[in-house]
Amino acid sequence: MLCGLGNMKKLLTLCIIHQHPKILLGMKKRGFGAGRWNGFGGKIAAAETIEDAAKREVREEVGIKVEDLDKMGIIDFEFKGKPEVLQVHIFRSNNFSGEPAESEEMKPQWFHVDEIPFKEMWPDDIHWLPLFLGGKKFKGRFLFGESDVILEQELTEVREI
Ligand code: 8OG
Repeated sequence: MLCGLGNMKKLLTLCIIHQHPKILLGMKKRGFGAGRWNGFGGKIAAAETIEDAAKREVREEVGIKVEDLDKMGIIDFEFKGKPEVLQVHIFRSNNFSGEPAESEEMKPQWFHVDEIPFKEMWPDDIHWLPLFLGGKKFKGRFLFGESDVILEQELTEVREI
């Protein structure tokens, strides 16, 4: 965890399996973001690299093993009136071993890229997922207000992440 001048960054991972033209998402069954479709991910444990954490979370949440991860983006999420910043490191993988299986946290489902359920996803996803699907790398920042309304947003395509 990085501590700065009055704000704290909490690092999180997010991994989306992309086997064109489909992506694998999971319906989050509990906790932060429950009731929304999302990729798989979560917190980073002590002494774990961000990439190892991403692989572990995919294994725990959907029962599959990913080997090759491409880091596609980093987004800082801020919530008005809260000092904590969630920095989400977003990965893409196009191969895995095992069969996706429902866990206590996630119910997996494949979606065609033309039928992504944006209305049942975090409201920022509609902004960056098209870059992700196009193989573009990006950095961004979103400020959320009440009821998860986006108050401010920055999103930039980058060469290297
Ligand atoms: O450990 P936990 O399940 O609470 O981790 C939260 C997960 O949700 C983690 O994978 C990161 C992800 N996440 C956010 N904010 C957003 C967001 O705005 N969009 C998407 N797609 N995922 C998010 O924490």
